[in-house]
Amino acid sequence: MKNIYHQLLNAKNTGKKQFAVLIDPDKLKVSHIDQLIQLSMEGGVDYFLIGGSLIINNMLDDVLSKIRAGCDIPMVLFPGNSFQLSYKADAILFLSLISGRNPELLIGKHVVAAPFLKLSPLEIISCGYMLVDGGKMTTVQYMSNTTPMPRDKPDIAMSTALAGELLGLKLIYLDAGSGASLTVPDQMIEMVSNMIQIPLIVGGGISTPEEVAMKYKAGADLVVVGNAIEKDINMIKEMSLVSRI
Ligand code: 1GP
Repeated sequence: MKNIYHQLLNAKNTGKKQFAVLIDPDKLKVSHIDQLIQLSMEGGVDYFLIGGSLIINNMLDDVLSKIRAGCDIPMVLFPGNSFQLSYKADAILFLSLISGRNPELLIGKHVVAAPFLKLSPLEIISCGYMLVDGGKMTTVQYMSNTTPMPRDKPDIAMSTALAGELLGLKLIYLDAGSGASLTVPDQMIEMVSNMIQIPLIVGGGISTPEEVAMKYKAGADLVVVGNAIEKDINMIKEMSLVSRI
């Protein structure tokens, strides 16, 4: 069994930056999976995050099986809701939406899911998920019915992340939401990363290798990109190689 959290911690502690491709099983064309695997292996992608705020088709198991048949890059579920569960993945981010005040997404859904997760073979990684205003209404904002954190209030983000760490969460994920017009501000990333000891994930609206580099420089340990790769699959290699520099 892969110990994914150990890999994340180890990378953080040795200053190694990591890169993840977000795969929305609804949007990934099955005919593109081989190319996705090939480019990911060439670029040294560290993880696949699998999920979306709203999955309409029942492609999750199929996509996971096809990826696993082609490579052994760890597959981590990034679920938009409790239906997005599959034992074919390696791990699951057990997300608590700590930037919002929707009790169902802070603890309610978790109570329902916990007994199932306990029985599952998945590695369960608790994660404080923080939604940041990305300049437009994203699906996650609409579906979660929460207010994203203001872009010009890094102190709120810093205190929220610290509270998450002190509560025992193992990761913090700063997300502007998939397809955001604006990425998480660098100053916010910097302040959060200086405050916490646990690994920091950053994603949402990142569209160029230069932006990936800026997020690492600001303090992100793991950068996640989905949309830009859906638009141009060759971005996988260009972006992932930034983490090796
Ligand atoms: C969304 O952080 C991820 O939750 C990735 O966002 O699809 O905009 O890259 P993008």
